[in-house]
Amino acid sequence: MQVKTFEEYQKTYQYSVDYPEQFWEGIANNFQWRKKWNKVLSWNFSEPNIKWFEGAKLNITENCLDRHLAENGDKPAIIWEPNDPNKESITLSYKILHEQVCRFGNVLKKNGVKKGDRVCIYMPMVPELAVAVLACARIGAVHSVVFGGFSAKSIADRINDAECKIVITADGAFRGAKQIQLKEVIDDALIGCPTVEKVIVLTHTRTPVSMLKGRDLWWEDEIKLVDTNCPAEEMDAEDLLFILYTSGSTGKPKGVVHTIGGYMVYAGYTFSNVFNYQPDEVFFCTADIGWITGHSYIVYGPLSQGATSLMFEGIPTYPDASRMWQVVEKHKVNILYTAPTAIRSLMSFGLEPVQGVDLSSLRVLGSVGEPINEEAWHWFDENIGKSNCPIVDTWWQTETGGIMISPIAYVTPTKPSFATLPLPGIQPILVDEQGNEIEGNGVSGNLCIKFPWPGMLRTTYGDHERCKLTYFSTYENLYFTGDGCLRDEDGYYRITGRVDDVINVSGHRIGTAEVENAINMHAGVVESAVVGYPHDVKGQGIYAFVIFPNTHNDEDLTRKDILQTVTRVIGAIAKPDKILFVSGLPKTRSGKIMRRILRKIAEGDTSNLGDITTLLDPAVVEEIIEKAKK
Ligand code: 6R9
Repeated sequence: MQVKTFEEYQKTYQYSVDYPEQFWEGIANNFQWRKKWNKVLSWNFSEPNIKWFEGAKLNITENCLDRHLAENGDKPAIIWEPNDPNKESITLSYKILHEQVCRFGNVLKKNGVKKGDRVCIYMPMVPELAVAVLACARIGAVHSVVFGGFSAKSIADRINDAECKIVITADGAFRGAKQIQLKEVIDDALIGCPTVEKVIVLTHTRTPVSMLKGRDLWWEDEIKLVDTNCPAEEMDAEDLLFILYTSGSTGKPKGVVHTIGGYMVYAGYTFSNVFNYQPDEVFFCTADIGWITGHSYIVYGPLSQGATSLMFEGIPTYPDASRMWQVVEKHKVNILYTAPTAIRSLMSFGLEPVQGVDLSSLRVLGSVGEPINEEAWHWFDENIGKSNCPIVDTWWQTETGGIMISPIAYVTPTKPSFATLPLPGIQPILVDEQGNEIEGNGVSGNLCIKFPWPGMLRTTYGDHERCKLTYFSTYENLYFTGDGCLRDEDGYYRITGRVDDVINVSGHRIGTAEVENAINMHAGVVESAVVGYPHDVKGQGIYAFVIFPNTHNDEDLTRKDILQTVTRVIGAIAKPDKILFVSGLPKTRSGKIMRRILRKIAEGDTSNLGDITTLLDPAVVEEIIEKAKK
């Protein structure tokens, strides 16, 4: 199913547009099904109602594990590199991973988890995280992985939204020089989660934890009580595989739902093609499994293709800025998939950390999560790829399940800061504010997709109306991505960033409304407005304009207090980089905050603020500009 030349890409692309069902049927035939579909696709974007491979039966873990056992049972499935470089790395062959997944699947069953039940996973980046995810899929349970950086309140919201029956966690996590007390956070979260019956706790950091009788169980004890015989549950292609929460422009994070058959086909197809994966290569995706990139390109994509996936517990700068390159050298990584924010952060340490490290195993480089600026692109190309590795700048989203617009390594000619062309099967379209198609090249607009693909979200958990409103109502009959996009003279796509109130901080999506709600929970705060601004390393930083709470007069301490509140409510990842205290916010006469103006001020560009005469109180703008300069 790999495209090999640019001519073949062009032909395949055209075929996929002319005969989408035949195209996807051909791709799906590369996977193992217990029973094939009656119908490849039925869809409408108005409800929306999207079904791929209807009537087909399968289990995704048979595709990710069992089918590789006969020929590749001893091949490494997962190589784990710990946070501490002095600790041993661990390799799990397909045979061993299969065994562990089956065993843990039985642990889940023993503890009452049934097909369709939701399981919350809040774990460090250890092999057991992949085992837990796959064990859910094995027995037909729906996983909801929550990133280790979220607060107790955020976890509780997610657990309650999905009505999870069980939580899988660990005592703690190592992240660089820091330790995160995962179990403690879970204990706080569970005070408000009536649906959770059991908590399974893995020993990892050996930090003391409280274990509640009747509810909490040790992973190590549980796996001794079961055997490794765990037949895969037969699932429908459209049964739920997982829920993953992501921020939008309004309200609480929504649970993006992916279903088994389509997601599997899409993750496997994109992995194999985009990275040009060759047998026996080592693939290293530096994301956390708490994000979609980890789901699709640490777990499901690589394993469905029988690949070796490297899982790294630590961070690129610990114990020093050469760590990521050391990991590449140590495990002879062939394909490195990382984020612009990591590249920019490592760039700032100069070339010394790269020198003397053998990076000659590298063959393909990848980028994901946010637009990659030209400087970072060139640095990555020259110093890491030695101008000899194609860079695939992959654009996609939690909602798309897998890569959508991207070069195919060794096939598509690349261009710095361009995600280049849609993969075969993907039909992007640019529209203006009214939803009219903008045709031709050398144009910009809002990026939409006009035809379904197997990896697309099916709904937002428990609230289908919200899915419809967020993605399918802005423009009729189109999936709206929320991104702005340029199509250049060559027809190449460059994603320019979000056009809604979502900020992309270090490749993580954060809704401005969510941060505002958190800030407004702080005692004394009357109102706040949050916008993004350009940040050298993070891509975008969070800038909060807050009406000063007159609780006490120490601005500095109040600022820290507010950060503390945001950390409690959402998690440290949502902490504003800047807080500016103001006496009022620029509002229209109808009371709407003029974010456009605040965005300009945050960017430090106040030369052209546009028309501010419609404001309720134009003087407030002067005040904010003055304060922001200081
Ligand atoms: C996979 C992932 C999605 C948002 C997306 C866009 C931005 C992702 C990008 C990119 C420019 C790229 N984004 N990849 N922008 N170039 N190659 O990141 O999913 O966390 O849901 O974020 O990230 O704005 O809409 P998710």
